[in-house]
Amino acid sequence: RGRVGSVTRVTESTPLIASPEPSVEGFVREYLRELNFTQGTVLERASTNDKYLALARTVRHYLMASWMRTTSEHLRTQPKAVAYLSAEYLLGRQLDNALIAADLTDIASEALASLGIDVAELREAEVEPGLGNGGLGRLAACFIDSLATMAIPAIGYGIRYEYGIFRQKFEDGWQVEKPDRWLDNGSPWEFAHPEHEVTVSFGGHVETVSEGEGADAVETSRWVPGWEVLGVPYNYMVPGYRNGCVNTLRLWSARATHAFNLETFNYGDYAEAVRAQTFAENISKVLYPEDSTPQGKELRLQQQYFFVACSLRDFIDQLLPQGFDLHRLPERVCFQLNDTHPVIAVPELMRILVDEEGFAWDEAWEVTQGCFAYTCHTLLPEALEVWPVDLLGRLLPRHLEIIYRINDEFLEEVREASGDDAVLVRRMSIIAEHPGRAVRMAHLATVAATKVNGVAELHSQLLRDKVLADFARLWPEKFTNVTNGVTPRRFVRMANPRLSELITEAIGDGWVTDLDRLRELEPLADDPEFRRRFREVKSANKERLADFLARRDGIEVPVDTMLDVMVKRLHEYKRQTLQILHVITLYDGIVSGRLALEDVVPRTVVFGAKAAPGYAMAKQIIGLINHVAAVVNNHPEVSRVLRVAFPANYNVTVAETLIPAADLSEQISLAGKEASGTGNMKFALNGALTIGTDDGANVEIRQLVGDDHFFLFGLTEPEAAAVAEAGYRPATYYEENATLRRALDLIARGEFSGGDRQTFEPIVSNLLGEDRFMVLADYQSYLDAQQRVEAAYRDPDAWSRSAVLNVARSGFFSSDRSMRDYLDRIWHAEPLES
Ligand code: Z16
Repeated sequence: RGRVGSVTRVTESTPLIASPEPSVEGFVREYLRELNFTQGTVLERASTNDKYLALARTVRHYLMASWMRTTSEHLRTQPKAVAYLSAEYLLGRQLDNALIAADLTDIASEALASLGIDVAELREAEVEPGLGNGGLGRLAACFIDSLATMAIPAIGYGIRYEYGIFRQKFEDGWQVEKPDRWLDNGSPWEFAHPEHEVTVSFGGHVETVSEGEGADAVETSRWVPGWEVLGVPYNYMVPGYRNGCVNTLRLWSARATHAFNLETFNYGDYAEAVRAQTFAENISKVLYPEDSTPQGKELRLQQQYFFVACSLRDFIDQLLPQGFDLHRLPERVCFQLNDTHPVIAVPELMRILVDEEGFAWDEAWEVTQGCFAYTCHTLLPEALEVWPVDLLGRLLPRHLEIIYRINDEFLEEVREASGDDAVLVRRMSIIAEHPGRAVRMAHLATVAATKVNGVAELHSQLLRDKVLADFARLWPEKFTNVTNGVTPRRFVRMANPRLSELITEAIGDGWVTDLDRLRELEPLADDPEFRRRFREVKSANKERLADFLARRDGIEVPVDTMLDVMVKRLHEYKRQTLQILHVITLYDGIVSGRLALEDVVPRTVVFGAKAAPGYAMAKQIIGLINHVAAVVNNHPEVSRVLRVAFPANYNVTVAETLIPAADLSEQISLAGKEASGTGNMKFALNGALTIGTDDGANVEIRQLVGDDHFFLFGLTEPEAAAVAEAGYRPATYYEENATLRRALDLIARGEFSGGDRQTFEPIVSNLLGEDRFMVLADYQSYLDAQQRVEAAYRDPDAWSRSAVLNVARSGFFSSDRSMRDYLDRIWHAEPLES
């Protein structure tokens, strides 16, 4: 077995089997065929999972011909393609999305109803593929959706983790992680292609060989790997919205080669030999659950190299015609590096070109520089990946050598440009010297890429001015911005059918693929009847949410209160603590009698957040929220106006029910820390108002929706930087603000921990001592903003006017627009004609 040499080239149009015509009777027939012939069961005996699998496969049929046609057109016409390299794709459930893309929702419901089956029940049976941590993984999923909807030739490459992001449970309010066995019931959306397996090498050493004689002799390096693993591709359909284009997401799964040499073991060690090989399959076993602060674990580097090595081989061997001149690779592809995770692809392409294809170094470097672009997603220094040189050298010795050479030539350029500025050279080097020698992946990516982009205006600005300032001075034209976006198909059309209908009734359905058309709703913000119907939609969505949480978590959510939502990964910079301090302040006000019940706007505060399992402070904060929730919700007076709900295991499916119901969106990170945020966009598009800092894409949301329809608070980035510079002393705020002092004292005295003062001591002492993200500095400003929120909410007409304007003015945040920006500024690819 080896890799398949070449695919059949499609010269004209390939013979393709047609997908079935959409009709109710046809759908019933297809469905029963799937249930009986594939699932091997009869309707009377079919389990919910049987019925779900049969439905998923039936829907698949209707997209299949488009998928095959798109694939063969790509092979035939060889357009420039986008190859998105991402270690994460947080896809969410597939069934409903596929139904909507294929325009089969009504036909499927009718067809299954005629068999006595409720489609809604089958939707619930799908376990979402949670192959990502949060924003970055969900962004990748939105981008491939938009690329397909815009008919751009694109392929997503990633890892088929056997276990996705952990399932979160609470025990006594504390987070416990359980494995996410998402494949247990089978996944009807994937197509394994073991015949297209790719071999990936690791370890070993590098040999130097001399070729030629005398003065012509050249030394070349040859990698002699120590071990190998196979990558098996699994293909997923990425259907465009009703446009006949279905792109591919290709995720790699690690398999043992079992090609071990039995002679190196004596026969008695047979079992050990097999075990050692099977060990290689660990590579795609589990997603690392770190968002923003990666752990430098060897297995993680193995994952990264594994999937990019598979993907480059796949693109070159399978998607390009045989004998393609790789000098022209930049005409055919842009490999977009989603953060630093896939950056090892840079030395890998150099290795392929130099060692395997015999390119001269300079030639290879020119091609490589033309093929890659890099997206940075962070500003936190601890989130920028670095790999210890000894680890990287052990795992990928030839790649380390290549990185050193790239660095040598790059630093030569820096010396020349700077007149030998040694300090600058040390700062910019791809190799860090302290605390230990390590490869700075962001520097490697920046040196190699044609373009480097941040993910929101402010973020890109700060990248240029701070994080990568030296590079921006050297190559100003390399740096650009592409503000993130979200797909309106999943996050409006699918998640909020009621709002979608209201919008479509008003302005037609063109907005689904042209979100700027939401502007046409603007005049309707002044129409009392439209606002009334908008409020009806919100309140129906709250009922749906209440129902969902009651069944899923046994949580009771009142439907007639302001729904105040903060959902995102748990991180100190995102400042969930600030919101819980507001809750505690309200609680304290009521309990102490300083605040009368009738002066409080009834609200339900909903949190959703996972903490990285090794992030102790984040887990503390989760514990605190749950403990505060228990006290608040059980207090006879307080609970009449204030509730806190923290459903466990926040994921894409929960987001889809929660966001459409929200009134208030909490986007309260310390300014200068959140690269963009994308939840903020989903809320605005679903008609929630934002309370937020001047951070990430909040800045652009506020500019677009207008100051009157956004609750701004807190330090600005330059202010926060100045405070930090001058020496931030959080205790001052505690000493000078009595309300804040009371809230913190309640925590410290054990009000939420049965009188125990130790439980939350780490949180309190951190806030009073270091408070790296300036929670205390922004506390009063946040309270004031919450006061403005209450005042605004008391006027339902004014509130819903603002909410409608948020929807009408947020069309910019479609990921279709992000894709247009990437295409214009970075990729220069074009849609496939159909
Ligand atoms: C991630 O989800 C993000 C950044 C990062 O370095 C690593 C991961 Cl896993 C997030 C950002 O925190 C968020 O602001 C941004 O909206 C998102 O990536 C998509 O760009």
